[in-house]
Amino acid sequence: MNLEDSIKKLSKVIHSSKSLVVMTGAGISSESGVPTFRGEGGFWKGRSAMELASPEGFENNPELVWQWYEERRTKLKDIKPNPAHFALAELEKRCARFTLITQNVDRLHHQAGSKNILELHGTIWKNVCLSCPFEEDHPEEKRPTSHKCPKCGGWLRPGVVWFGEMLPEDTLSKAYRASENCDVFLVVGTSGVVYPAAGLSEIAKRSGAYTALVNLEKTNANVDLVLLGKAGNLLPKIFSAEV
Ligand code: BJW
Repeated sequence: MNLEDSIKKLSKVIHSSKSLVVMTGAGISSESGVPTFRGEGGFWKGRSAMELASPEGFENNPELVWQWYEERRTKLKDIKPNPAHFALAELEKRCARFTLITQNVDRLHHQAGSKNILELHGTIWKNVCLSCPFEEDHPEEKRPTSHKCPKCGGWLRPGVVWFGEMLPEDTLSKAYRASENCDVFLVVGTSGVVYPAAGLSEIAKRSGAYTALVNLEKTNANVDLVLLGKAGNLLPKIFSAEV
């Protein structure tokens, strides 16, 4: 099937869906200027994922890890959602049941107006204390950035999920439930190598859903339809009612 026909096919499937799940990864934010993780120009290029995104890395060198997260927060402040984020927010308004599962920590889906969002890997816009229950949202808005807990003086960490850590339990169980109960599961902008997120489309497929991938390049995702291209170009076309 050529790309035009694939767009029409997926558009039809989505418009007749009664319960839609979309799962996004870093690729959907790349057209906003947020680097992806893997590949040329990705966050991990020339850096060690385990040094920057694991509990062991943080324990070894919290200052280095914080430097990386603060650089990302500073850049993200000026970054806006792109047509792919907005297309998903618009689609949600027209769907009876819609769940957006994202691996992204940038909150660009929230900025674009999406509502039913499951943040599998947490958010960069939160600080969490390692020693007491203290948590704060958007800490940089309240006071100059400090990485020590205002309640107990322990180390704060960003509210994201690192390698080897459990995903937020309630969020993950909602993601499993949505995947098992949807009739269409669309994967957008993810290499599909990080679990358990990478296994959700397979769960949906086994439960009888139609599955599709919109990505710049092929991945190992075992889906019914693959559309190769930029999410910011393809999603508005796929979701437009005229197709
Ligand atoms: C475009 C585009 C455009 C570009 N349009 N497309 C089962 C098997 C093997 C291993 C495991 C397993 N279960 C668990 C594990 C261990 C581990 C894991 O999966 N490891 C694998 C890498 C081997 N998983 C975990 O540790 C998870 N925890 C867990 O499972 O706990 C229980 C457990 C622990 C240990 C053992 C067993 C069980 C936690 C994972 C946490 C991931 N955290 C990170 C960092 C988050 C914080 C932060 O942002 O700083 O999450 S890592 C990083 O990867 C980030 C992302 O969310 C995640 C996925 O990356 P993503 O989004 O796919 O980005 P890329 O760059 O890889 O791909 C972008 C794609 O977009 C590319 O394909 C481009 O082509 C495309 N693209 N522009 C469309 N315009």
